[in-house]
Amino acid sequence: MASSSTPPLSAKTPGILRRAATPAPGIVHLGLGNFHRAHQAVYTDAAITSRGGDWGIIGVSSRSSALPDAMHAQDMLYTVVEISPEGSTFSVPQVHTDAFVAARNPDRVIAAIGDAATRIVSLTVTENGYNYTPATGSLNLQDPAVQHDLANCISPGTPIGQIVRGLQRRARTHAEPVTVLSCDNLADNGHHTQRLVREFASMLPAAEAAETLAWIDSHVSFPSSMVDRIVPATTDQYRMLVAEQRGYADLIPVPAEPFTMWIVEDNFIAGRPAWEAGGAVFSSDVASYEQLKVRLLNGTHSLIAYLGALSGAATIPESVTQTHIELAARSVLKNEYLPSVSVPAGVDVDAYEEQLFSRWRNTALGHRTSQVGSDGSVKLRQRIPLPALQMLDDGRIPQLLALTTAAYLSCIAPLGGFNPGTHAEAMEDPARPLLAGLAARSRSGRELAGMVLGDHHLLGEELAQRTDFIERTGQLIDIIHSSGPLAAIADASDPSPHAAIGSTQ
Ligand code: CS2
Repeated sequence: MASSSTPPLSAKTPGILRRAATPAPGIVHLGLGNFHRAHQAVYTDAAITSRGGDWGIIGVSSRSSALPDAMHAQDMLYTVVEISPEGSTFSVPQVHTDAFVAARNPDRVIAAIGDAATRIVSLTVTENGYNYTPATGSLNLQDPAVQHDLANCISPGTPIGQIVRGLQRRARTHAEPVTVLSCDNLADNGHHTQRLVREFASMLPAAEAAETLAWIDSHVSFPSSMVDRIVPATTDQYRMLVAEQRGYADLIPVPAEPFTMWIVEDNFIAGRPAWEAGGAVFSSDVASYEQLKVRLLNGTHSLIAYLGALSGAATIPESVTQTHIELAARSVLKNEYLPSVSVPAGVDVDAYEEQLFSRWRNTALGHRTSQVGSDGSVKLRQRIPLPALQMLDDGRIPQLLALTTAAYLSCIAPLGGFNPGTHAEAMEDPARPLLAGLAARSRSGRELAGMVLGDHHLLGEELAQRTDFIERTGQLIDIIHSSGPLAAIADASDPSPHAAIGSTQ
């Protein structure tokens, strides 16, 4: 840690400010976390440096006050630490104008979104933050937080509720248009967000619903965007590094890999920063980039995380450098994810694959398997069903997608007597209580897979009908439980004894 004599980071830190003043706010960001601070904030900083504009960011965190408090204590500054085996580089974005906690200041969120000066409301609230049902893609009306927000117009707690209430404030007070920009790993995230916002609005009392929907349809745009940068959790290691190498104490540095990418649909109804100055690419083909990334990167990442955790690997590099896991990862990427993707023009898939493996092998980053493995119930729904269904329709069992599912369930919902290890136990998942309850009632992996995928539609309604996929997932759970992840990888890589399963559908 920094010693007590290390001065705290602040606007007075010598040489830290690159601009006389942070511009006035034009963006309200929901989900003030590490990813936002190492991604959109960095692009916004470059845009303001190069072209100016009132694009300061008001950062809103949903419940925790740790980041807003530290941001205020440090005059809204923090360090992005770019980590690679060759060394580290440091930068301090100067874009945030304010930061606060939504749960403590619900009206402030509505006021910020409703403010005429706000021209973009952006989100990094994770796949889990949209309060929707992964199986159907619709707003989860059983969720008490959604019910609360529909009934209560002054203290919304869900991002979708906050956005709709903020948009209603705009409609009533000045009617200036605004863009809602999702930066989460969801296929077609612009339409996804628009659909949920409209669904929420349509559940309001009839006259209010009609008015709100009409206003949203004519005053709000919802571009899609594909975001990419590996950003692990902050640890004392990074605080120490900053203190040693920069000479100030930063409570909230953000570690990030050197690689960064942002592909954005250029559909901003009220203007936008010149994010291209930071390397963002504006494209009409975001959907292909999103598919490529959510499947090849995120999908393969899940397999590496779950098999790694089950093999005792604390980090992604420790996992992917085990030969059998690397082979499984290459195979799922090439043979099961890639055929389902329409590769964007100009992308060289072989080079993309090699780049992914070298990013995953970045040992200096220490990206934890438990971090990537968290929220699998929401993430896998985005990653697995479409490629799996496509292969099943072609008469082939997606062995490694079934293995990813089996490894996930073995981590989160182990059957009695099986210990998945500390890294699996550290994974958080909103479905953990449900899945653990189902595991407690199952006598085998087959039963568990039947209940989770078949009865509870964890991977959607269509895959719930595919008994061949469910059966294979169940077998692989049983192999993981009886003989370990290595045996399951071998079995999934050479599945000939199970060929008959393909004919059960
Ligand atoms: C990861 C992502 O946690 C996960 O599921 O796959 O956070 C991944 O690191 C980022 O999407 C990289 O851009």
